[in-house]
Amino acid sequence: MTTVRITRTALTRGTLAALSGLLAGFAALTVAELVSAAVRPEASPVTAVGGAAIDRTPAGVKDFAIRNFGENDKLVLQLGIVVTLALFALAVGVLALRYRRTGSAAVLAFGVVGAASAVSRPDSTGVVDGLPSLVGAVAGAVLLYVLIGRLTRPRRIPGEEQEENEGGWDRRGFLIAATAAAAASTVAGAVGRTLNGRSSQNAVASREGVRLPAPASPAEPIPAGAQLRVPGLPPFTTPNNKFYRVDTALVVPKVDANTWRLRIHGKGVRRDLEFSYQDLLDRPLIEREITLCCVSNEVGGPYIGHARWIGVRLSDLLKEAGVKPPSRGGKADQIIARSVDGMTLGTPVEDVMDGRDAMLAVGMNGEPLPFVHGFPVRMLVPGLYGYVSACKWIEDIELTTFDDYDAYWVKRKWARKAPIKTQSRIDTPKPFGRPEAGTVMVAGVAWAQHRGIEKVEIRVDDGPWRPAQLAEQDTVDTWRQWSYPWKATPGGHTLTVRATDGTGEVQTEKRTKTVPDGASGWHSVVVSVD
Ligand SMILES: Nc1nc2c(c(=O)[nH]1)N[C@H]1C(S)=C(S)[C@@H](COP(=O)(O)O)O[C@H]1N2
Ligand SMILES: [Mo]
Repeated sequence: MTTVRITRTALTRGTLAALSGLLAGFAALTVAELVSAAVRPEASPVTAVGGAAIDRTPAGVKDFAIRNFGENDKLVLQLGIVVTLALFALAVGVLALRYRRTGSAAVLAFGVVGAASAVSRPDSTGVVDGLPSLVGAVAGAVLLYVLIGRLTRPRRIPGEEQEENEGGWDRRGFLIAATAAAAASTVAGAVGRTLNGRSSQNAVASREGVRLPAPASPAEPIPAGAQLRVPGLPPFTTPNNKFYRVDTALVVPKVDANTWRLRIHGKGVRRDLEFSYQDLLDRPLIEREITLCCVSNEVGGPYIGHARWIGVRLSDLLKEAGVKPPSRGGKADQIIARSVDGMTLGTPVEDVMDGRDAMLAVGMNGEPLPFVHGFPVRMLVPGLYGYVSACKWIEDIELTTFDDYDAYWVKRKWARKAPIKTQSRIDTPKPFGRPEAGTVMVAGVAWAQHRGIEKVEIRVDDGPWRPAQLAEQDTVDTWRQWSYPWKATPGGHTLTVRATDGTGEVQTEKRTKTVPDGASGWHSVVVSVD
């Protein structure tokens, strides 16, 4: 009888201790959220730890994450952090039942990790970024100490001897403290969230206030024949909400265009320049069709999109700053573009100044840049993968050399220079599709930005290469659609595509991984014809 009762009490206390750990963790995070509203939203612990984790992720793992979770990779990471923290919190609670001080110390240790992560982020504003984690951890540690106290201290009833029966602990006191803590934490978290949301409202308002001027140099209209009418092909122009997104930002930066500034400075700059958003809008704008793609795109992958961009010609700004390309004696061969979240991307000065339409874009498909695509201003260089050219939320352009500085991805094993490789993709039929025998329209896209696509060929099984019909080319900086009417016979077949770029070079068969400078090889699709 007694044994049973003790066991049950121990079990309940153990469970409540675990719950105390969870409550302490919850309090720590919500208090941190509240404090981060006073510091900056990005300094909240989950964001900071997540960001630091992304920074330390090896190239292979990052690729794995993009492959498996796609654009949900950040959500998966945040969930992972929260679940891990919850498990630790439960364990710390149980530990605290035996070692009350050690439990609280463990909560503080987590706070130190969070603070260190926040301070070490590239966009950190200094030691204040550690405050949310530290203050949160202190709140969590104190709460755990108090709650565990209720679980270990016998209840005192005034005027009576200490009660040793009924499990010997203060059940009522615990429940009151726990409920109060849960309520207070929820309020702290809600207030913190609201305040953090408010800081982005100026940015949202500034974006809504933008009227993009008509471009001084409009894009040629896309020829009607650039879009094939084959079901299963993506539209030539990717709608903004369908455009792929790849970046390291756990929280999308919300920049107020009214306070945004861009600085141009560094090696070979005769005079430093600074621009406001309005300064850029007041300049003659160019409008261009440019297809952007990611170095992490596998053969046949989805990380490519096409849009009509509007912006300022970057070489004009550089010339105004007195910059010369290396081929004309310029001292700097690399541009480091820095974003508000501390990302750095390195681009060859020569490419930006060789006459191509490298730009600081302010508009995408007729609207101001969406926040996820870099509002207020991003860089674009036709022909280069995004990670060496397409800096979103840009705020600083520094001229330097490839010898002197390695940008973010280069420090993580990616190549210093990365022109886009000639690629082609079969969009229809889909892999393992079951088309009917007869004429099947095989179709897809091919791209070799800034060189253009001259030819696309299709091979059925081990047969000869046959030319596909090319859609009209828009410009050399855009992708090109193609189609091939295939006389499909029943049975299993493998369709393979390869492209030839505008210089006459045939897309290589050699399969390479995405690291270090982009995947190569032919895209194949296996189908079974009924
Ligand atoms: N600030 C910032 N800019 C960035 C990145 C980033 O992580 N941070 N990622 C780059 C990469 S790898 C690519 S492929 C493109 C993707 O642009 P999108 O998300 O608008 O498609 O943005 C580039 N610009
Ligand atoms: Mo990328």
